[in-house]
Amino acid sequence: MKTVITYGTFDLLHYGHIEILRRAKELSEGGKLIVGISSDEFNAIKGKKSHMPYEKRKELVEAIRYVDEVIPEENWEQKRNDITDHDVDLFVMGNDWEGKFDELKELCEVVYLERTPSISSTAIKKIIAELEEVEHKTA
Ligand code: C2G
Repeated sequence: MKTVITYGTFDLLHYGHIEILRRAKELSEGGKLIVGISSDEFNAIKGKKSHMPYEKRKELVEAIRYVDEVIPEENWEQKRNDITDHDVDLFVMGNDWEGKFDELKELCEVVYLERTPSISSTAIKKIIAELEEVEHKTA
C-alpha cells in the first residue's frame, strides 16, 4: 500500500486526466491518491489561464473514484512539504514533465507516466471556440 501524489490544473476535465489518475491510483496498490490542484493564482504563475475556477476544478476531481483527497497547489515549492506532511511514497506526473521533478527522488519514488495522446484542455478550448463561432454565425 502506498500514498501517491500528483499535481495539475485539471481544467475542462477529460479522459487524459482520468487516465493518469486511474494509473496513479493503481500504483498505490490499494493505498491513497492525493491530488494537488493548481489554485487560480498559481495558474497565473504557471502562465496558464483555466476556463474553470479552482472550486469547480476541485469539485470535479473530487468526484473521480480514484481520488481520495484534493489539496490546493499554490506554488512550485510546496511539493517537498506535501510529500513529508502526507507521508507520500510515490510522486506521479505525466511525462511532459519528464525529469523536471527528479530532485524529489530524495524524498520518495518519482514516476512519469505516458500522456494520453490527442486530448488536452487546450484542444477542448479550441473546439468550444469553434462551436461558439458557428453558433454566433447561425444566430
Ligand atoms: N495529462 C495526461 N494526458 C493528457 C493531458 C494531461 O496524462 N492528454 C496529465 C499531465 O501530464 C499532468 C496531469 O494530466 O500530469 C494534469 O495535466 P494539467 O492539468 O495540464 O497539469 P499541468 O498544467 O501540467 O500542471 O506542479 C505540476 C503542475 O501543476 C502540473
